[in-house]
Amino acid sequence: MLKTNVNFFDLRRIFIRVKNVLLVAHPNPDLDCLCAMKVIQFLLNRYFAKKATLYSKDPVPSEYKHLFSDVVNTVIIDNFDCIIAVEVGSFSRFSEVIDKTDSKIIINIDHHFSNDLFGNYYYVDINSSSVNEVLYDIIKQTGIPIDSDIAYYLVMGVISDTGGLSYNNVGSKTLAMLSELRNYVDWQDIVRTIKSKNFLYYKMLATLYNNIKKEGKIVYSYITNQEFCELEKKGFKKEDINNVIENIFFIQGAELFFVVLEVDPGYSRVSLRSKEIDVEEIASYFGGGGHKRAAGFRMKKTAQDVIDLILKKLQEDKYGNILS
Ligand SMILES: [Mn+2]
Repeated sequence: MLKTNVNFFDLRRIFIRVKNVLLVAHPNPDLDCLCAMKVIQFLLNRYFAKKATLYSKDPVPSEYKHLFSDVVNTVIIDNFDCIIAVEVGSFSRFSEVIDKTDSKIIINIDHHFSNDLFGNYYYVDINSSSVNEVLYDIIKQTGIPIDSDIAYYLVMGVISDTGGLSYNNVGSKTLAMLSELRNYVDWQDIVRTIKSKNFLYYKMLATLYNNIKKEGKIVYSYITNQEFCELEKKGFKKEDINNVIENIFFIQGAELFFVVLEVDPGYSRVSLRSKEIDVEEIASYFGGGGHKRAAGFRMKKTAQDVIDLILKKLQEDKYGNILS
């Protein structure tokens, strides 16, 4: 389903009119978000001759830094007349990342079901696997030719947000897109780039696997803040912990999976995945969001407290007997 108040002709008019564009990433940006920012930057530079600055409040994961070396973490907001929010799910999240945006044109591009459609213009396609698939649709509508730079980031975003084409968000449209772009890119290089992790990432996974639990049809794990501190003493960087839930998702006999990462003392980030159960509903109950089978939230509580709250929520009748 496409939720939008803007068509391509409007978007093109806006891009022609604006002078200086700021692209804003969601907190703890993932590859899909970062790749999409690069794609939009290429489009603005090459086809509209506009400057575009890439901004992320949080650091870029260190494995991917070389691809996004122009992402800045401070900006003077007065220098921009247009802000494009990339996968920033809600106005409150947007305000958390950047303020004093009153007089700017705000464009909101996303593919998350829970997007609250903030901004002057929004383009949210919840049937797309990734925000890069959304951009591909926009580019196709525009008739702008795709070059190998744009294809590289589009494909990397899609491959990464579909877990290497392993998730249910892969649609026939996704595959048609990849089929078209296949010959523009070095596939092996993209896969290698996505999968490359530093040694300490695997030490972090060792902790995650060590803590793993199974209760009924629920599999979950966590990393306490103390465990993170131990890893950080060895040089581990917290921005490198994206997508860890992928590592427990294929365990047999489970219906629901979650990971709780207490990244700061008393502050946890939670990812949920499921085969059928609506985890977006569970995440939004705790103030987060996402998709039906992949969602998340953050909470000012310790890992153990968050686990207790989730398990308590899952004891409700409507989640059936997944705990037994
Ligand atoms: Mn995405």
